[in-house]
Amino acid sequence: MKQYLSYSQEVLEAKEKGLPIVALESTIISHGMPYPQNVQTAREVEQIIRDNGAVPATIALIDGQIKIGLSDEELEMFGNAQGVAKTSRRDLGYLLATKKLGATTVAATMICAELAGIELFVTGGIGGVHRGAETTMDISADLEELAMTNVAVVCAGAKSILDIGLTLEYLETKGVPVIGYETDVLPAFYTRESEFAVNFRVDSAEEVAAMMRAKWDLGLRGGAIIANPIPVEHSMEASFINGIIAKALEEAEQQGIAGKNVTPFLLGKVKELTEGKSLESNIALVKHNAKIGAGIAVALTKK
Ligand code: PSU
Ligand code: MN
Repeated sequence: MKQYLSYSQEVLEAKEKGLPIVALESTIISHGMPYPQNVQTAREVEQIIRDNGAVPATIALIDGQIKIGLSDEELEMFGNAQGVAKTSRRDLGYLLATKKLGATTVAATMICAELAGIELFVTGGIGGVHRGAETTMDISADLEELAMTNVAVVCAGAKSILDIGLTLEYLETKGVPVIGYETDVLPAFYTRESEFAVNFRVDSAEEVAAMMRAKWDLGLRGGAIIANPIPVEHSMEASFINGIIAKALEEAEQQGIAGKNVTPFLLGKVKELTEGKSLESNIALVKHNAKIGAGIAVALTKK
């Protein structure tokens, strides 16, 4: 297994010294945001993690290797290159063997983080059960990964491009805890609230670390969702964004978008229809998650 892992110097040193490390995904760079905001955000997020006492490890596939920690040039490449493959669990073997460029989703990043011994992962949004999944069966592999891979995932809740209720039911079946960070209500990415409650509320990084440690000490496999609401000043009016999302969903259906193209298509449409406002919100919430996530990574090293 080790032959596939390649660490940046920064991450290698952090591992040797037992410093807190935060995993970051690359699909958000290659398929989740437009250039150049994607690269700029990736850099800023890494810096926020450093400023809050942890070491960032952005993960991606390059030339048959799983890179744990990207250089500045590599970040730029993932933001800008054409034909980077969106990489989930099913894609890892093929993309490594063929030495293609792969941007890892939440599912694949969790797998690689666990292989690298990283317990905490920060992102913006996770995949989930899509609306209409009862006929399309479009359920993100991210949910299965949360059920079986030992990495805690900080995100801004579930987007309403998904069926949030069904996503929560699925997570309940799979035994994945959904934790509200300083909130009783599940945030919905662009908005601080949804109509759904979280399973448990926590109010500090130490509480998150303690519950993850207890779960893993028991040998219970899987991660957790740490849902951190978007800062108020960047949040959107629910009625506004939900109207936009409805339009984006309609267009996706008309154009017959399916499989792994659904989420990137919807994100792009929402950005277009909000005239870039959704991108601004997306950037702000990822940065906020980076700050909270670094704190949790620090707390985990003390548990
Ligand atoms: N949600 C976002 N931005 C993203 C994604 C989700 O707001 O970039 C990406 C993540 O990488 C996530 C993936 O793991 O989309 C889910 O894709 P799918 O729904 O095809 O499983
Ligand atoms: Mn899907």
